[in-house]
Amino acid sequence: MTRQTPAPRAAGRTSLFRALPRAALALAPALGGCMGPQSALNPAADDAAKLLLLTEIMTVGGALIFTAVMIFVGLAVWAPPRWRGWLARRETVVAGGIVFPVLTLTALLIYGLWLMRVTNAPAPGGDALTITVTGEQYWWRVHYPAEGDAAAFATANEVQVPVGRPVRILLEAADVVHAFWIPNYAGKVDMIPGRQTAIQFTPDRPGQFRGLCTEFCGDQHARMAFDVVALPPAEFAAWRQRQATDAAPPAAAFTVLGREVFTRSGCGSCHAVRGSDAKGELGPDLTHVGSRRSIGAGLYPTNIGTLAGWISGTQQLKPGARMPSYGSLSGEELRAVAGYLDQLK
Ligand code: HEC
Ligand SMILES: [Cu+2]
Repeated sequence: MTRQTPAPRAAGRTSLFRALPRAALALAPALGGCMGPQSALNPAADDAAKLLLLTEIMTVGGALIFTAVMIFVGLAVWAPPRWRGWLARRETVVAGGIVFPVLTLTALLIYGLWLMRVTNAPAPGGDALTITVTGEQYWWRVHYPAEGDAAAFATANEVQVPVGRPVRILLEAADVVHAFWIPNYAGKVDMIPGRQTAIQFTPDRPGQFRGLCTEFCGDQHARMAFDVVALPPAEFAAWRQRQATDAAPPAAAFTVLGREVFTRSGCGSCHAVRGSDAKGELGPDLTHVGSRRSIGAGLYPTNIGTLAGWISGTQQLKPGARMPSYGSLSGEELRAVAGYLDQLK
C-alpha cells in the first residue's frame, strides 16, 4: 500500500493564498464608492479633511494595536516558557493592560475634544456666508439672507456655496428631529424643533455633492436628500443674483396654460412662485424650480417628464409626502403645468 501524499491539502492551501489577493482585487472597484459625491472619505472642505485624519489615525492605530495583541496572544500560547514568564509578569500586565490604554484613550479624547472645538468655531472676522436650512418632513427649506446688493430668497433641496469662503449653516427643524449631513464637507448635526444648531466649513474646491437626512424622521426619511453645489465666487454671486429675481412670466402658449392649471389646481396654496399670485408657504418655493438639479428632495433629476410624473403620482412615488397626487389632471394639463415649472429657471 502506498503512502498518501499530502498533495491535496497543499493544493488547497495554495489556492486559498491565491484566492485572497484575487478577492481583494475583485473588491477593489468597490473602493471607487469611497470617492463619490456622498463620501466622508473624499473631503472637499476643511472639516471633513480633519475628520478623515481622525478616522485614519483610529483605523491604522486600531489595526496596529490589534496586531500587537494577536502577537502577544501567540507568544503566550506558543513561545518558550522563559518568554511566557516575561509576559506573565505583573509589570507587563500593568503596562499593557492599564498604562497603555489609559494613555492612548486620553490622547484620543483630548484630540477629539480639540477637533470638536475647531470644527465648530465661527469664521475669524465674521465673514462667513450664513444660510438657514430647515428640515421638513421630507424636504429641506433653504433660506439665503440679503447681503450687500444680493436680496434674500428662499429655495429648496439645494445648497449652493462659494469655494474658499467659510459657510455657516443655521439648522432648524419644522416638525420632528432631522439631522443634516454633507459627508464631503463636515460631520452630522441634529436639527431640533424649537432650537437652532449650526455647522461651519470652508469648501475647498468646486464640485457637486449630496447631502442627506441622517436621523429617522418618518416614512419618507430615506427619500430626504439634497444637492450641494460649490462654485467659484463669481459664479456663486451670479447664481445668487439670479435666484433672488422673480420668476419671468411664461412666454409660450403651452406654458401660459401651465400657469393657469397651476393656479386653478390650488398649487399656490402650498407653493410660492415669486412674481405670481402663488404665495404658499407649506411646500418648497418653486420660483426657480427648473434650475434645480433634482425634485422631491433628491428623488429625480428635474425635467418635464419627472415633473409631470411627480405631480400626478406624488403619493405613489413618495407615499406620505405632504403633497396630494394630482392624478385627475389630463395628459395635456400635466404636460402644460410640468412645462411651466420646467421653464422657471
Ligand atoms: C398641501 C400642500 C401642497 C399642494 C396643494 C401642492 N404641493 Fe407640491 N409639494 C408640497 C410639499 C410638502 C412638497 C415637498 C414634498 C417632499 O419632497 O417631501 C411638494 C413638492 C413639490 C414639487 C417638488 C419641488 C422640489 O423642489 O422638490 C413640485 C414640482 C410640486 N410640489 C408641484 C406642485 C404642483 C404643480 C401642485 C399643484 C398641482 C402642487 N405641488 C400642490 C406641498 C403641496
Ligand atoms: Cu429627515
